[in-house]
Amino acid sequence: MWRAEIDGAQQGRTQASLGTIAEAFEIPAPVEAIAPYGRGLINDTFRVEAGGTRYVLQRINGAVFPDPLRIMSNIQALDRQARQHPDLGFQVPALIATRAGDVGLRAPDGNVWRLMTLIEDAVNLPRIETPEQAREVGRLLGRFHTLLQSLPADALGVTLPGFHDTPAYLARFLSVLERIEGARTDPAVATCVRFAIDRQALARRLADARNRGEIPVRVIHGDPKIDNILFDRDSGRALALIDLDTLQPGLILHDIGDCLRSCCNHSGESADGRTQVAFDLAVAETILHAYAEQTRDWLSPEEIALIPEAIRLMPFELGLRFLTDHLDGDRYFKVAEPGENLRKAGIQFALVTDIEGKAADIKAMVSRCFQTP
Ligand code: GN1
Ligand code: MG
Repeated sequence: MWRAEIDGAQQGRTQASLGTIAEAFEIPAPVEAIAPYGRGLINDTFRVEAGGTRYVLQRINGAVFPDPLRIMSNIQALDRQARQHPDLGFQVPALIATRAGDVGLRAPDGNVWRLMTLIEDAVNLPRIETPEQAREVGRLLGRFHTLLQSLPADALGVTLPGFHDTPAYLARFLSVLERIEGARTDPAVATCVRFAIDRQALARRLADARNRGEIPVRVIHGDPKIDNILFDRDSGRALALIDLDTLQPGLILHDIGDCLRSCCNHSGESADGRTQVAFDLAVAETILHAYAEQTRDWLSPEEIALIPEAIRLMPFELGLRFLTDHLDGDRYFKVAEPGENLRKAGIQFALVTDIEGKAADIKAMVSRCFQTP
């Protein structure tokens, strides 16, 4: 017998169908328990228990990821890479095959499901609270990027076309704005809309540098936010970067900027008003210092010089994406209530403003981190 605690309204699936999906994979049947898991905004995620082992079951959002099976082959490539470099101590969740021997299960409704082992004795942190945690984040991201450097960028398939294409996000925002009557003048959104329009030029900075060939395309994680970093429950060491759906060719600067965007804003993406939205320079310096120790041998001077731009760009990009989704009827990011995407856009834009005020300090901080010791 298996037990499930599923939020029916959220998932719209019966307990029985989830159990049947899990049991299509090579696990000891029957499934004993299934419960919603994590805080992802795109896929549906469940924790499954069977035969005393815990797994992560996910429905990959087919409206976002055009070729879910490509995600799985990228994860397998990372896994092979991690096995060849055990010294980097990097854990990759293992994909469990279906009973038919496939890496994913295409359900009759067309959705693709996957099952992975759950990394045990690992926790994620709601926020960075100690310098040791910040150091661990930097070390982990640095080791992850170093591990991926020996892969040519085109060794991995593109799982999400247009991801971190800030000019394309801007173009989409502008076209949604055109389409929606009164969007520019609606007082509820006016401040955010104005903010985005005023900073249009920012959207092109990294894309232009890439198009001019100044910075290389490398394999990146795509979403190294604090929620996706697992720490060992006892030792506090950072163990793994999970949520590997956007592991694909991209700019290292997107990962660095996104990790700092997430880890250096203690109020989080949904700021409850108790902590001010601000970019914590000390945490950023500790993360980046540890990151530099792992990567300074191969990271190019052009990439290092653009880190301050990336720090400003990533909250701008995410704010733009939240705002566009709000204007467009909340079709991309999951929301618990109407207006949530707009509020989250405002938080990312407040972070951009704080970062702009600290521009000189950020520049000096980045140079200190990458000085040869
Ligand atoms: C989304 O699904 P989730 O929560 O891992 C998004 C990221 C955003 C993040 C913000 C594929 O990630 O780009 O930074 O929300 N992923 C995708 O929390 O769009
Ligand atoms: Mg993600």
